[in-house]
Amino acid sequence: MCGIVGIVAKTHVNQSIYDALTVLQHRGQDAAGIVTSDQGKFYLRKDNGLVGDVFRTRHMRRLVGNMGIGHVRYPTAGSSSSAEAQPFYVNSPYGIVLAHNGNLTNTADLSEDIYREDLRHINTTSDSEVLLNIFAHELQEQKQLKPTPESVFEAIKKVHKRIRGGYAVVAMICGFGIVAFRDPNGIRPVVFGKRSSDEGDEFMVASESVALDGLGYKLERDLAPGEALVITEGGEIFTQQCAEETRLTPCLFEQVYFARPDSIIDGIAVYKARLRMGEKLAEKIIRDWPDHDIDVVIPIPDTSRTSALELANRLGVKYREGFMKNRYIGRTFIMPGQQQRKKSVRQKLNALDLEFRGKNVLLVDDSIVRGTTCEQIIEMARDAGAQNVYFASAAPAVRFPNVYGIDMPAKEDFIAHNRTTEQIADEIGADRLIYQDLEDLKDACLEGSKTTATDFDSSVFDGTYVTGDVNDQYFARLSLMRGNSADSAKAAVENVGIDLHNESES
Ligand code: PIN
Repeated sequence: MCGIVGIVAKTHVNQSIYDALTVLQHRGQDAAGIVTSDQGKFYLRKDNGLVGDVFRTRHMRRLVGNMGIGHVRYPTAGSSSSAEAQPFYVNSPYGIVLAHNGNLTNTADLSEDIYREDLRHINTTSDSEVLLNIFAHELQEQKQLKPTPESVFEAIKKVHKRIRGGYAVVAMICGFGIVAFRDPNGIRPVVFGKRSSDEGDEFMVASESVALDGLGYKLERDLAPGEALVITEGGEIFTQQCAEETRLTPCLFEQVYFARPDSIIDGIAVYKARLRMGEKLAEKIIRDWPDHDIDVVIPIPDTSRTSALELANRLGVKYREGFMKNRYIGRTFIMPGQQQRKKSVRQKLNALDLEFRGKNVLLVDDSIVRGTTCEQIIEMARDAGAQNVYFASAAPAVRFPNVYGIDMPAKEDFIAHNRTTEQIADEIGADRLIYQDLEDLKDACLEGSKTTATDFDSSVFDGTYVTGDVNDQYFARLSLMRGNSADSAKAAVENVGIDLHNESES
């Protein structure tokens, strides 16, 4: 997963983009980048690392201009090189930079077309660079000396026809403005907001509404699936539907885990949805296990807290913070490498013995993917003296890979792969395991929400891929690429060694 932001303001945007990226840091901790534009020139700084590490005062000073875009990157297979940090740049036409959240499912075919038909060169293994070149090619085909909202929309129409997958995109065209667009299924989120200043209106585009809040921008709305938005450098705003067939099926995993609870995505308040996930889980427990002997509900921090709280309320049992978290250690789920993940659980969480000793505890997590962290956490609960350790997941079993931008292991590495709930409970060492039902999860997000969505991309739970192009052949190609990509990305960068105006150490 990644986070994107774009701002057109009346004063320098460097600090605002930096601030927005720190708010979106939960969406990606692997790399960060900002490009600003001033008097027909781009200023770029991007590198691997957290926002606070990538941008030093000397970099910020150089990022001048009243419009800019930014990105935080989540690590995906083969993306660890800093050359794959975003935004990406192409000089023709006009000079364009682009940042993207999501994943294209037809990158291999597109790369071939870009090379053979569009006569363009791709310098990394990133699908964002592919997307940028497709957009650039289609914009060039408009044959306009200067871009206009109309020519940009025409180009985006062509882009939607060529690319498949889940994508939320923000781009900046030199001397023209900022462009944002969203995939025709609305899988990946993107919102825009407005702020009034003495000199006129200022606009901001971001992955999540929470990024607008801190900067005083008011949420206007989400971009509709397939819709494109243009904000000119002068502060004029244009929108147009650019896809022929659209459907709103936002990613369900955003609601479960990725998004900040204080965000509103497609009209769904994430915090409320998570409360209702807890409610639904409680109802399931009452239904299937009426004589349960749970003494206390303990969340595994952080994401599951909201659901666990409401689950405890509904069950009428105590809610206790039995695990204390070292907040200076990053999210284990997005740390690369299984060994590193394993080691970091005990560094990150400490069990408070007095909340466990002699008790039947129900541990709650947002989801179970590989099952390695919950296995260790259950062991910690037992070491702390728990009598019985039950485990509840606010989401159903994750059984299928995500192909729309959430980096997940191959399906064989999911603990739920080819296992029943009882077998999974055995494997992780739980005395009982309760998974949320998929329909309940969807209802938790829909009930009481002001959303026009009626369904979701729920592929990780049910294997239904809304873009309709994901099949066994796709996965075979993906696993081949996973094996090779790290090496080939490194080789590509080492061989060519281009550093496009990156305001690096100096
Ligand atoms: C952790 C959120 N959450 C914890 C992410 C672990 C699955 N994992 C998904 C559980 S936090 S595993 O809130 O960001 O701290 O099943 O792959 O071991």
